[in-house]
Amino acid sequence: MPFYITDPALKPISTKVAAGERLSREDGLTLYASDDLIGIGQMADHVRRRTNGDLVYFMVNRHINPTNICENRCKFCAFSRSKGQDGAYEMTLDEIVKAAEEAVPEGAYEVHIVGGLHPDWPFEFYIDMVSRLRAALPPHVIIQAFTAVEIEFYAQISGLTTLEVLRQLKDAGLDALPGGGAEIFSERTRAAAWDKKTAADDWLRIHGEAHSLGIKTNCTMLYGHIETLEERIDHLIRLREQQDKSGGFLAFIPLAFHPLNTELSDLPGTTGFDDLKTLAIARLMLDNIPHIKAFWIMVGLKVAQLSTVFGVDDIDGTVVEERITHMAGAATPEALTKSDLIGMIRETGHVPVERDTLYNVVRVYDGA
Ligand code: V47
Ligand code: SF4
Repeated sequence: MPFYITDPALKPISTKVAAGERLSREDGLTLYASDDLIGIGQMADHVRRRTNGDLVYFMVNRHINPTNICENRCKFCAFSRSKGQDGAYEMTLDEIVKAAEEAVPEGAYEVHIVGGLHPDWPFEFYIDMVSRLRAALPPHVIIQAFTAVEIEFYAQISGLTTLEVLRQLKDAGLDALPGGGAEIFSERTRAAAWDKKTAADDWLRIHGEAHSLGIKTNCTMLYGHIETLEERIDHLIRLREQQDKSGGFLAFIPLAFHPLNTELSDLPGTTGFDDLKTLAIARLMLDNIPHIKAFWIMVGLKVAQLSTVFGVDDIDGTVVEERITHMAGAATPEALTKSDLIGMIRETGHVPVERDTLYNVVRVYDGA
């Protein structure tokens, strides 16, 4: 496979990529050590084309963050507040259902719900939320809700196991889990910046449990803060190992750290070079995860569009009212229209495919 590679250190990796062989931890570190972004991008594009051809996915969705009141107060989070603090908010069930219903006439196929760990809401509140949403929404609108961190918290407040929490939420109508809360699977970074949050083993176990119940999930990595490149590669390898065991991850989404209004605000945030390289390396390392998603809210529209020739086959959705990254300084718009997304994808020569959360095809935009 003739890749245009200028860094000789990448040559052995390109042989493996062309042969469809799994890359090692050392290969991952070599990729990060290289500044041959075009070479890395070409290899990632090759892998992407092997599975997804010319297709680039997007969706019409709506993000809802029911509360920002959170017991964890991670240092990288600008969204959370303590109870009673200025700027703290909580939505009622009626408001949550109304926000979801408003998305239906806009053509949404997903409501994506993540929030803080509220000290007073009982587990029944979340069961009611999901059952009321399921009753209010047409069956094609998928409820993708609650990170593994939230699932662990519901287990603590209810006295149930995480598996039982997932089972009850599934019975109420939960279809899929988002990939948040993984951060970086390193005890060093966890102790330094999110000490109260779900440990790596527990995050992975909860996703494995969801997969065992037939609940598909996504996975993420928060990068560009205090982590090392070794810790990034180790994170990717742990996700790959979990996928070998339980198989239910649909997409991997690298989340570019936004420092504004956080306790890590002295850090610079990520560069476009690092964003593209991280997306491409993810495509190369995660050979068993079907989709790599660029979350345009975090990497920006320009990098998201460019990333579709660097291994990415999904640019997420219309989103509407994203709070977590915007409170941390994201300069992207709050929402995009469907035609914005189609136009962005078409310009790169790819075929836009509208999907639902589970990557069922809603419509292929292959005509004029
Ligand atoms: O878990 C928090 C991250 C996540 C910041 O599954 C931050 O399809 C950057 O997980 N800078 C929530 N990131 C968002 C998330 C997500 C987004 C889009 C799609 C999917 C999916 C999942 O955002 C949190 C945390 O890791 N986060 N603060 C920040 N300052
Ligand atoms: Fe809470 Fe999530 Fe923010 Fe951490 S990242 S403080 S768990 S809302």
